[in-house]
Amino acid sequence: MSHGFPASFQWGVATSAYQIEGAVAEDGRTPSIWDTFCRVPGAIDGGDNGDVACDHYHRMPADVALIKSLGVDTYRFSVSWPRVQPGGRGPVNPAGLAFYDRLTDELLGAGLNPWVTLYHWDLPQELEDAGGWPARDTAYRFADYAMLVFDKLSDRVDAWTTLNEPWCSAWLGYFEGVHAPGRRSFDDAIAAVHHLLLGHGLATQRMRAAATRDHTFGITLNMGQADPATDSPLDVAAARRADGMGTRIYLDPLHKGAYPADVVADLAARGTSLPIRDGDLDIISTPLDVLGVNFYFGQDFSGTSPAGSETDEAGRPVVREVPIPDRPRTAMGWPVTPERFTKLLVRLHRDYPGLPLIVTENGAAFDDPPPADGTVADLDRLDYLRTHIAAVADARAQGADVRGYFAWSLMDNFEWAYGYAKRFGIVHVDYETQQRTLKQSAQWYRDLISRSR
Ligand code: IFM
Repeated sequence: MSHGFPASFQWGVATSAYQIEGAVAEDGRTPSIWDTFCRVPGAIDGGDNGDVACDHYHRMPADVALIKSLGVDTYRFSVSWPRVQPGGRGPVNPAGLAFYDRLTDELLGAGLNPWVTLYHWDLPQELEDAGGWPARDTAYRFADYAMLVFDKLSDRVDAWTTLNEPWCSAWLGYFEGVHAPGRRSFDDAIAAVHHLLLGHGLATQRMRAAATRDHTFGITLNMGQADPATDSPLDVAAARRADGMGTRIYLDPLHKGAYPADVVADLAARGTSLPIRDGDLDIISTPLDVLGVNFYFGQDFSGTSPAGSETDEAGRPVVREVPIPDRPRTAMGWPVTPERFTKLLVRLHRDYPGLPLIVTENGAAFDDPPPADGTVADLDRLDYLRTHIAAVADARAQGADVRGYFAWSLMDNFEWAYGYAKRFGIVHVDYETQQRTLKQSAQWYRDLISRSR
């Protein structure tokens, strides 16, 4: 199966700093909100934390050799803000930045393209103490930090993603409280949305102004493709609301320079608003070269409660995710919906024209069998990757401008609130010995890439 992907199609694997690096107190790194959150009793399954994780900080050259063995073009990794700029403000920490300098050189030496994500959720704790993303100043701090990394690596790194999944930072971190920093305030989450986007825009403008060569600047959003469970007007309205808060509240200001009117009205009905100041939307809509798409599963929404009510206890319209019938589920409980992936990619191409797409994450956690005979027979994950890569091919055949696909994840790692219990890797990690073992999905992916060339 090569599906006719062109030779220019970028194949990759992805990780993030806190999920794999460990070494949380080395070379001057200070705590991030995740170091703090992991100490909150009950916050993380099994009481796990990222102190050691995959010990990538100490095993980086061997991990780069592992990536090379997969035959991918690109390695997407994130930079740890508190490693590079302890406390989130002030001068660079040369010892922390040196790690990413070495990683970049190691990748280039192995013939791999480095793809940098500047923020994958590890806000320096001091900035959270000063207000976190709901505070406007954090956007400016982020742009300063971005420039520290850009100044050092931009002579060798072409591809720059500002934020990974700002929905998770804002919604899970400040409203649902299940991710760091664990706040539960709707108003804080909405302020965080705007300041994350502002930080993205400020950083992109400054990096673009400083660029001395042809870089690719983008942002990565997680999108679930919200659909109505039925054709009923209530379900259609629920899906519109979910799509508004999950996708369009980010993409419209980024691409069209305005928040969607229906979302603004929904927020007003809830007594809140986005803290927009003059000029913000011009900054946020600084042109993007690429949109990173993270897709895991589609969602159906109903506008009624299980008891048939149209409003919740606070009198607000019901927006209730309901199971998509007859779907296998991953170990996360997420339904397997490759056709929704195609639908999302085609829709993004249609609604946000002229924006090249890269799948910066796609993958699945399953309860794999233990390693045997030098591999792991992770056939569920192999099937997930096979059907989702086919879904990308279908989207391309329908005109979507999808230029690459990065599997999440290179290796099993710290899955945030789920700790190490959920394994997304195409490479198995034995956390006792730190031994890496290629799963069958990795072997299949390697063969697919080689056939597609
Ligand atoms: O592990 C995460 C990653 O950090 C962000 N995107 C979703 C993945 C799976 O939950």
